[in-house]
Amino acid sequence: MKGRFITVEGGEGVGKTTQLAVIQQVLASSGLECIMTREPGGTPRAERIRELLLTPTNEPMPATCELLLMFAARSTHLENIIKPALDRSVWVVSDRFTDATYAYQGAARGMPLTDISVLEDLVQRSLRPDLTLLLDAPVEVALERARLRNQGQQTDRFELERISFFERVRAGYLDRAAREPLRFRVIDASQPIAEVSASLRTTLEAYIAGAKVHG
Ligand code: Z5A
Repeated sequence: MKGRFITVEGGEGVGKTTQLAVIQQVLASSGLECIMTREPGGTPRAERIRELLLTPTNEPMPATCELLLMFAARSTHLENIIKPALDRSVWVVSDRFTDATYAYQGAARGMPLTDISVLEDLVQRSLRPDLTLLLDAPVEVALERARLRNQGQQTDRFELERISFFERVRAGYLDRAAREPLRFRVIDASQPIAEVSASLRTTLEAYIAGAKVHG
C-alpha cells in the first residue's frame, strides 16, 4: 500500500499536539509505518525558520515576509522529509500544513488567497494532503486551554494576536473544510480529551480501512 499524507489542523490551543499520540497509535496498531512531523519546522533548517516566525522582536514582520517564510520552511520540509517518506510508502502525519497558511496568512492576516495558491503550486507542485483532520472548537475555549498551558512561558508572536484574529482563523479553516468535504474531517474538539480521542480514532480507522481497499 502506498503511504498517505495526513495533516492535523486547527486554531491555537485546540488540542492538536495532545491528540497526535492517539493518531500515531492508531496507525501503528493498523501495522502502518508512519512519521510524525510539524510545521513550521520538521527539519533543522525549517526549525530555524520557525524560530524567526515565532519569536517576537522589535522589527515588525510584514505579512508578505511571514507568508514567504512559511513556504520557505515548507519547501525544505517537503523535499527532505515528507516526499522521501511517501516515496518509501511511509505514512506522514504533519501537525499543520498549507491549510494553516490559508487560515492564518489568508483569512486572518488578509493576504490574497490567489497569492497563497501560486506559492502552493510553486512549492508543492501537485502534492496535497490525502486527509486533513480539522480540530474545531470555539475560540474562547481553545484560547483558555492555551492560556492555562502557557502559564509562566514566553508568549510567541501569534499568541500576541487578538481574539478577532483567531475568529478569522477558525472561519478560514471551516470555509476550507466546506469546500473540500472529501479531504477534510471536522472533529468537535470542544469535548473532553477522551471523547476527542475517540472521535479521531473512529474517523482514522474508517479512513485506513478505505485506504487498505484502494492500496
Ligand atoms: N502558522 C501559520 O501562521 N501559518 C502556517 O502555515 C503554519 C503555522 C504552518 C505554530 O505554533 C504557529 O504557526 C501557529 C500558527 C502558525 N500559531 N498559532 N496560533 P505552535 O505549533 O507552537 O502552536 P499551535 O500549532 O497553535 O499549537 P498549540 O498552541 O501548541 O495548540 P495545540 O497543539 O492545538 O493544543 P495542545 O497543546 O494539544 O493543547 C493545549 C492545552 O489544552 C494543553 O494543556 C492540553 O492538555 C489541553 N487540552 C487539549 N485538549 C483538551 C480537551 N479536549 N479538553 C481540555 N483540555 C485540553
